[in-house]
Amino acid sequence: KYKACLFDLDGVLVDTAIYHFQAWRTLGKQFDFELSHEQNEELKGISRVESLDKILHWAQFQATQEQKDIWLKEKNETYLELISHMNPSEILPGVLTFLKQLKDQGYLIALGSASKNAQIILEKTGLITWFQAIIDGNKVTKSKPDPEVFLKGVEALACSPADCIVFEDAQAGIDAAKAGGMKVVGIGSSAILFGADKIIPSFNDIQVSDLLLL
Ligand code: G16
Ligand code: MG
Repeated sequence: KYKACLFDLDGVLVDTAIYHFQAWRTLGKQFDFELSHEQNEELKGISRVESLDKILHWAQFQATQEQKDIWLKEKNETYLELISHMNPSEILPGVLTFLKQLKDQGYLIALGSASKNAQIILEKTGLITWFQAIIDGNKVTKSKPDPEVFLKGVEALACSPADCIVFEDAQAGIDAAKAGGMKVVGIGSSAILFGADKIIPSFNDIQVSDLLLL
């Protein structure tokens, strides 16, 4: 029935949100701002540039483009240092079993992430070997909820949207998948994720055979 699965990265395959949180908190010290956990939730799935704009808005801080560019670079340097220590133990529960089932059953597998650092995270965790296509923040011009990142994944796998299922933890990502005409499985809580075809707490709660019911 379906030919391919497209995975978001942060919050689906690994939890890099903790590192983004730390890196933004470090940066925020420069303008006396402490990012809260609730605010960090709102940064999930959105680009680095959009994240800084939101943070500066919360901090009620006006910055020039020049200053913003410096801060974006600094935030990323902190983040790169944090993710340089990542390893396979950080792959989220059930992910490897699910990827193996998909491969054994002939599904194609692609990544659809907003992150410009997706490649290094996939390498550090060893996840990279599972993917036939990697579409990340370097390959797209429009952020989720625009469907571009997933449509490029579909294209790279030579599939059509109706052949594909997207796995997402962020509302912007669920909206992107729906806008692209794909089925979508939300990872997380049905109290905060809307519009998915199915919601699961983690990959321990799904089998490849369940996909046929979508
Ligand atoms: C991830 C995170 C976002 C982050 C974005 C850009 O997206 O969820 O919080 O802002 O990547 O990351 P970077 O600064 O590494 O380019 P996704 O789509 O993998 O969930
Ligand atoms: Mg995500």
